[in-house]
Formats: sequence, C-alpha cells, structure tokens
Amino acid sequence: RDVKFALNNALNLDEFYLDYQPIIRLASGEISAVEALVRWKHPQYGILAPDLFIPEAEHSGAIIPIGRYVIAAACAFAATIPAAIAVAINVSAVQLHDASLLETIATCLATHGIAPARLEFELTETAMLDITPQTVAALEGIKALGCGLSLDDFGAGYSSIATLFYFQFDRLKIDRSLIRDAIGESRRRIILRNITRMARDIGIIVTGEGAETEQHRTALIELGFDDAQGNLFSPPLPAAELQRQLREVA
Ligand code: G
Ligand code: G
Ligand code: MN
Ligand code: NA
Repeated sequence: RDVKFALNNALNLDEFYLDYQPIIRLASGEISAVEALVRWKHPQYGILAPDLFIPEAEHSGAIIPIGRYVIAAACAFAATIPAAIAVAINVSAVQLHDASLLETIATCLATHGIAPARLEFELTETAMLDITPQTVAALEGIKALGCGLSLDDFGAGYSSIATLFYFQFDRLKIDRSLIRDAIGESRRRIILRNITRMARDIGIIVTGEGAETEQHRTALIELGFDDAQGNLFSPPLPAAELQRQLREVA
C-alpha cells in the first residue's frame, strides 16, 4: 500500500525522531523518567505528531520497523542521561505480536550498555484489549528481561481491572481526562484516591498525565500520586535540549 511505502521510505530517509517528555517525582521535583514520543519530520507537511501516522503504521505493519528504530534511538538516548532516569517507550499491540520484539530490545540494551530496568514499555489499555498467548508471552518476556511495564491512558475508555489483575505493571498512568475532570469534584477525587491507594499497596507507581496547572499539581499530591507528567512541568523536548538541562542540574 501507498501509506506503508511512505512510512518505510520515511524510515529509510531518517525522517523519524524522538522528543522526550519528563515524568516528575512529585515529592522531590526530580525527573523520574522521560517518555519518548515519535515525530515525523515530513519534507512537505512539516513535523507530524504520532496520532497522525501511528494508526496507519499499525494498520500497515510499518510500526514494526518504526518501533525498532524507536527502541534503538531510546536506548542510545538513555546512555547519554543519568542512570537514575528511566526511558519510557510506547508500544502498540501489533508490536507485541512481533516475534522479534524481545530480541530487538535485548540487542539494543546490549549495544548501548543500558541496564534493562532503565526501560519502561508503555501499553495503552486499548492494546490490552487484544490479549493473545503471544502478547502474554511478550509482556512476560519484557518483565523477564528486567524492563518495566506501564499501563498508559488508564481510565480513558477501556480500563479493565483484569489487566491489573493478571499482569504485573510497574507504573499506572492515569489519563489526562480524569485528572482534568477531578479538580474540585469530591466523588471523582475519592475514586482517584482509592486508585492510588490500591496501586501503592501492590507496589505500582502512579503517574498523573496532562498536569497543566498548579491546581493539578496540588490535587495530584493530595490524591496520593507519585509522579506527574504534563506541560506544567515540561512539554516534550528535543533530546539535545533535555541533555542540556540535565547537564545544568548535574
Ligand atoms: O505526542 P502525542 O501526544 O501526539 O502522542 C500521542 C500518542 O502517540 C502517544 O500517547 C502514544 O500512545 C503514541 N506514540 C507516541 N510515540 C510512539 C511510539 O514511538 N510508538 C508507538 N507505538 N506509539 C507512540
Ligand atoms: O502516551 P500518551 O498518549 O499519553 O502521550 C502523551 C501525549 O500527551 C503526548 O503526545 C503529549 O504531547 C501530550 N501531552 C503531554 N502533556 C500534556 C499536557 O499537559 N496537556 C495536554 N493536553 N497534552 C499533553
Ligand atoms: Mn504514553
Ligand atoms: Na497516556
């Protein structure tokens, strides 16, 4: 198909790159992790956000080689920042069905000398709708390598308690719609407070997404969140900008 050709061609032409958005530890303000977000520097259309091409990449299968590029680039970046900071990588359900995923991860870790625990793989809850023996093996394989697993966009629409019940996630990312709508609404705050309590009791880090205001920060702390991500703290940044900021702190 045309789209598949265009995506593979873009990969060959090196038109994809990653920005990184910090995930902040609320208690200390320190960076806990950074989330890699892929962009397409399109020769005609400029910089394209992932929601404009990831669905087509998933549909056409081009997400497999694009995903390999993302994992390799994220590992290369991890080698350039302090070891206390993890790098979060989004993966689609299609990638979990790729028999070479675990080998790709292991090879990239070895090539760049990265401790496995520094990578966290983010799965959206929609990816978790499509559970098969292969995806179960992929999730268990990621854990067996020593990497982390995050459940992304939790609460956005298809959240299933079974996902948390059967898989050992290390991080739960609460979707930004819930964070936004929780402000000042006591019933909703009770729900979130109990989600963070449950997560803490089973040893899962909870991140609030889309934190945009001081009010969000205060609410997230009060509701028991560990970490937060959003424009209040930092938008997604080019690798070089984040490296520069981290050198200044050091
Ligand atoms: O940056 P933005 O808000 O447009 O990202 C939208 C979504 O695109 C992210 O939440 C994530 O689910 C998806 N995405 C971003 N980067 C990647 C990637 O490298 N691989 C995959 N599979 N999905 C990604
Ligand atoms: O994986 P996920 O779809 O959650 O990716 C996070 C997306 O959310 C990124 O594409 C990023 O650009 C976007 N984002 C990050 N911080 C904020 C924020 O504070 N507000 C809004 N509206 N979007 C954000
Ligand atoms: Mn994500
Ligand atoms: Na998300």
